[in-house]
Amino acid sequence: MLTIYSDDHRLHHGQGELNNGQLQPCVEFPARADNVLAAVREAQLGEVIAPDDFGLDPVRRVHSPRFVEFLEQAWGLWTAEGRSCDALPLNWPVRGMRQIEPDYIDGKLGYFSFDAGTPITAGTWTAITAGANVALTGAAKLLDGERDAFSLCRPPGHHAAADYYGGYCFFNNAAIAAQYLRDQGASRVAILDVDYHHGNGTQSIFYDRDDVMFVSIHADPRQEYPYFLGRADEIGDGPGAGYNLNLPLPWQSSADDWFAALATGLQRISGYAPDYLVVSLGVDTFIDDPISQFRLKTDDYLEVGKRIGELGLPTLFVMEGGYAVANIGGNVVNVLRGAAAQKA
Ligand code: OKP
Ligand code: ZN
Repeated sequence: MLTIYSDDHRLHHGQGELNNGQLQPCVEFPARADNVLAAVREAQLGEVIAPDDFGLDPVRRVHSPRFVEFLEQAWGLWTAEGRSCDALPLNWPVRGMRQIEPDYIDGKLGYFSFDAGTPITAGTWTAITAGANVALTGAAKLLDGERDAFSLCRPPGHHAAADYYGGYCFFNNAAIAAQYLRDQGASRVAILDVDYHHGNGTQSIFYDRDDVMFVSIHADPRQEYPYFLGRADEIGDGPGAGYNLNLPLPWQSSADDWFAALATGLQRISGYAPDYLVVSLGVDTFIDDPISQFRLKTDDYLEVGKRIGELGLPTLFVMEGGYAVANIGGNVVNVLRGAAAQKA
C-alpha cells in the first residue's frame, strides 16, 4: 500500500496543553508520526511518497474561508502582541453569548476553537497545509485507480469542524479528502472513524448531507472527550437523516464489544454502497494508550484491517490519534496490512 508523508508535520510541536488543571506536555507530538513512518518502512508496506500541492481551494470546500484565513494569520497576530510562547484560547462564546468574531487575537482564538488543548505554534500553518495535501494526494491516488492508500497526516483532523479547531486538530484531513472525492466525480463517499474519540468535526461537516455517510465507533461522550457530541441519537438532519451513525461504547469496553460495533458500522456502510471509503484511523483504542480507556491489543488491529478490507472498497486511510508512542506504528501497520491482504 502506498503511503503519503511530509516532514513538515515536525513544524507543529506544541509546548503544552491544559489538562488536569495544569499546562502539561502535549501528547500529540512529532515522534508519533516518526514511529508510524518507521513501522511502514520496517514492514515494507510499499512506496512512501511526498504530497502534491493542491492549494487552499479544496480546503475551503470544507472549512469556511474566514476560518482558513484566521489560521494563516493567528501566529502573526499573537506574536505581534509580544508573545513568543504557543497561542492558547481561554474563553468561548457559550449559550446565550454573541457569536461574533472579536477584534483582539485572544478573543479570536476562543471564537474559532473549542478547547485549550490545541496550541497554535510558529510552524502550525505550514504543518497543517502539508497535512491537507497529504490527505488530498491520497484521495487523488484512489481517483487514479489505486485500490488503497495511507495518508500519514499529523496533526490529526477529525475534531476540526467547518469553522473551529480543537482536540489537536485544525484542518479536517479526512473530510477534505472525502469532499475532494465527491468533487472529482464520486457519487457517494463513506467515512468510517475508528479513533477512540468521536469525530465531532467530521460529523458536523456532513451532518445534513446524504452524499457523505459518517460512521463512528468511540468512547461514550457521557464520559469522554469531546463530551458535547457523539451520542447514538445523532442520526443526521434533513437530507442527511439516516446517514450519520454513532456507536458509542463505555470506558473499558472489551475488544469483543468493539468488534461488534465495527460489524454494525460496516454493515451500514456496505448497504450505502459508496464509491470510496475514507477511514479516520486512530489507534488510541489501544489498551496501553495513555489518554484512553478501550482495550484493543496489537494483534487485534490486523483483524480491524481485515474486516475493513472485506468491504472491497477503494479505501483511503487517514491518520488520526494514537498516543502510545512506542506502539502506534505497529498498530497502524497491522490495520494497513490486514486491509491490504484482503485485496491482494
Ligand atoms: C484527539 B484525537 C484528556 C484530555 C483530552 C483532547 C483529546 C483529543 C484527542 N484528559 N484532550 O481524537 O485522538
Ligand atoms: Zn482520538
